[in-house]
Amino acid sequence: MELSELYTAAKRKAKGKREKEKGKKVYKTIANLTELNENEAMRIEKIELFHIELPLVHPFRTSMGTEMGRKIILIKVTAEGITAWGECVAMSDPFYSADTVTSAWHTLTRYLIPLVLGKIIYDPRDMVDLMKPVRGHVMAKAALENGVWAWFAEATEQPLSVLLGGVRDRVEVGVSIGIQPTIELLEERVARFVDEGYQRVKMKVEPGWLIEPIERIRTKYPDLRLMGDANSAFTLEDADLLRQIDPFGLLMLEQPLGHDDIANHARLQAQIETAVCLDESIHSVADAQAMIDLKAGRIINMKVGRVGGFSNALKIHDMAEAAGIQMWCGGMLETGIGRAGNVHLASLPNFVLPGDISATDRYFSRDIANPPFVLNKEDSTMTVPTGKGLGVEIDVDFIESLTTDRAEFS
Ligand code: OSB
Ligand code: MG
Repeated sequence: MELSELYTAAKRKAKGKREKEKGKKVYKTIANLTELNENEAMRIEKIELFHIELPLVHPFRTSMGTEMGRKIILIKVTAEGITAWGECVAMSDPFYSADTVTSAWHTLTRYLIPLVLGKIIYDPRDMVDLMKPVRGHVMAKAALENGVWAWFAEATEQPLSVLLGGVRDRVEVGVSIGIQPTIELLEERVARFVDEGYQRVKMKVEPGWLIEPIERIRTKYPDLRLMGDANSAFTLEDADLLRQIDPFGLLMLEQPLGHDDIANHARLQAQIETAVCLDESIHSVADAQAMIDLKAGRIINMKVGRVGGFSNALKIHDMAEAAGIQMWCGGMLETGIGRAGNVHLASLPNFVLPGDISATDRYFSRDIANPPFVLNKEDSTMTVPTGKGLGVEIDVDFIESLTTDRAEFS
């Protein structure tokens, strides 16, 4: 069959599929995607991978270890003369999640790219089925899928937020502060960010760095929207200790228990007043469903890379909204590509709490996308880009200069 015939046949099929989905109203937030014109299907012609290294302006210590810089895989998707970018949020070591930069590179080059290259895509959500043979590796999948989402936003000349069903032009944000060598240094750091205009502060916590630091910051800032993130550093046996933070009126306590342990978070939530938020435990729509069914927390930290891409993020968004579970957009120390995606996503209706989306200069002295993201000081928000696609300019020369490894598929 000629390619053009293939196109027509496949388009017909996809249209039928879309009509069916419309009937089922599976994706109620993506009003604009169902309006896509049939000519807007794409065939993935070329995929390029760039492995880059970028130093962080300040070391970031959590209960999992210390990050001095960021090794990142960037993905460039080309079709019909239009290019778009995705970012893989996997870290160097498997301490936050099983995915690493190396495992993502392997999975992308060996399995995921061969599964999607040359395929005709009618809707970025088609990527989920195409990549289904590969189990897990959510961050590698998300990077590729999100590049395709960005491509569709570029091609249809609308901001990604519009394609995703966003409803806000500014999103509330906060800052995530690592574990500091002393409480005095923590106080200094919090003061600096509060002065900069951040109205929500997340403190990393761990055994031995919990009650006293929280008490000190709370005493100094009685009205600050304050929260803790343990990155799985506690066990259910610490329930009595964790209950001691209830009087401090935290917005939430993020991922206190095991990364793979939804059930014990339910037991803990039943014993403490502070809202439990799950981060590490939610990798899929099924995980989110389990959290809701088991009442394993009241809040979800949504990280698009951790749930395998925007398609799953949207499903979880709608499920959580229906179940009365609040959500907010998490961060993975992303470059401007990932951050842009996060800001677009955070404009959706159920992102009702401030995200871990901070200004570019809090992470990097120079970023690979421009302009840098800045905090709107008056209301602790970030403005959603209004240009088409991700709405940021990619600095390809800078990316080239940071590239330590690359691969191309066409
Ligand atoms: O647990 O939310 C987390 C960064 C890397 C890995 C895990 C986490 C984080 C953060 C930083 O808290 C959020 C940000 O990007 O500012
Ligand atoms: Mg977290």
